[in-house]
Amino acid sequence: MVKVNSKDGSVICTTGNENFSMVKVISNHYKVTTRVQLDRESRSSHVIVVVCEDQLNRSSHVEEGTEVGTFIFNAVATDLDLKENGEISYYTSPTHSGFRIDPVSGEVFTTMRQDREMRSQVTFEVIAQDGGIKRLKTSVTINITDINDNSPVFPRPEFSFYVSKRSLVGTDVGHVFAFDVDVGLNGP
Ligand SMILES: [Ca+2]
Ligand SMILES: [Ca+2]
Ligand SMILES: [Ca+2]
Repeated sequence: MVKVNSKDGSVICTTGNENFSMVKVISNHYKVTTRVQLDRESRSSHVIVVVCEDQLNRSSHVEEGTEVGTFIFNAVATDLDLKENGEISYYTSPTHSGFRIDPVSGEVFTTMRQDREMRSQVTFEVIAQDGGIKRLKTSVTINITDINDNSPVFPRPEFSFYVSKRSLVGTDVGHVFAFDVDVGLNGP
């Protein structure tokens, strides 16, 4: 059993050994288990290196049209002990997602204005590396929230309805409608 001291409890532990895996029991407690049947006659001892890294935060949101260079969120649940001991740096993949991560702080910023009517969600990977060795890869999702940046439009230039001259007052003669590609209160 391995217990990890972490101020926010959000770490992921792995072994560098293909014969063993780390199974999370409860927060901060991992069990080392075998992946294969071990043979004492061929090998009587094994060295297991356990690596525990910052857990990455996986989702956030940004309003469409937000200016380039705006801070969105910190993708890294910081752990002061790990930060002091390790030389962990972060990068995103692909690089053209519209977001970039600060390699040291893990803060995510916009690199383009998003348009919710083009896409309402952006997913990219954040990779943590330690001294050039890839340690942890996590998918991060950013939801693009709507602003009212589209006016309603009528589907045709004019509507015409037939009304009988014998119609009573208050008779329903037809419906006029418009489209709006925004959503919720911003939309139709
Ligand atoms: Ca838009
Ligand atoms: Ca609208
Ligand atoms: Ca919109």
